[in-house]
Amino acid sequence: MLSYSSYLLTAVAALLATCHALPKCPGIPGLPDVPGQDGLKGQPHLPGLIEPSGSLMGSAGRDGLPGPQGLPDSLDTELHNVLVNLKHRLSRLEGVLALNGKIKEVGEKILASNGKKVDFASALESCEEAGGTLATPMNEEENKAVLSIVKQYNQYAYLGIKEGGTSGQFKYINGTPLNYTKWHQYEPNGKGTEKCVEMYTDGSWNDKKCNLYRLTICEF
Ligand code: MAN
Ligand code: CA
Repeated sequence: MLSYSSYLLTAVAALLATCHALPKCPGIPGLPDVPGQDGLKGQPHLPGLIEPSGSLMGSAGRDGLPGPQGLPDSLDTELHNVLVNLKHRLSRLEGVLALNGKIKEVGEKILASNGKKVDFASALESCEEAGGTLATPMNEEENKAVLSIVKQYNQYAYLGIKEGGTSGQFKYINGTPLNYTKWHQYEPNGKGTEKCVEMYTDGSWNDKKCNLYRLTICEF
């Protein structure tokens, strides 16, 4: 919850910083007391929110503890309201997407597929272009969530796992060793000839060549 808040805070700061640098930028609608960056409302005080560096200036903490100087309590309250509003809006959007079967949420991860079957490199590329990476189940719950998408499309999917230099040594895309596996019986058996991993429609894993067409499932 705390990290989500700080993520949102960073997002708001980035938004305000970006808008601050633009000649014309719309305000955030829906909050009557929060001025837009276009200066339609409250032009005098919001620009002061962002330091030249682009970082948020400190304020008195909501817990009553004294915070760094610079941000008036009224603005601190406004910022808090913006965050509450954004969280509410995000959770509604997530609800719509989940309802329509467009995303699957598991823990902090969001899983989604574009429904396309491509080779491993193309699948990874499209996930990264979208700001994510290939789906990489790191526990049973995540594996089940990925499986639900595999079943939805009834297609095997590449996972964000590859074989390292030593055959039989499978790793996450970032090179760290696996902390969870769901190998099918007798897998992995490629002995260096099958460097990618696919998920079967029962959720188990098979090492497989990387140049086949498999469902793209990304995590964000
Ligand atoms: C094929 C490939 C292999 C897999 C075996 C299992 O040969 O898909 O990756 O291990 O089938 O029988
Ligand atoms: Ca295999």
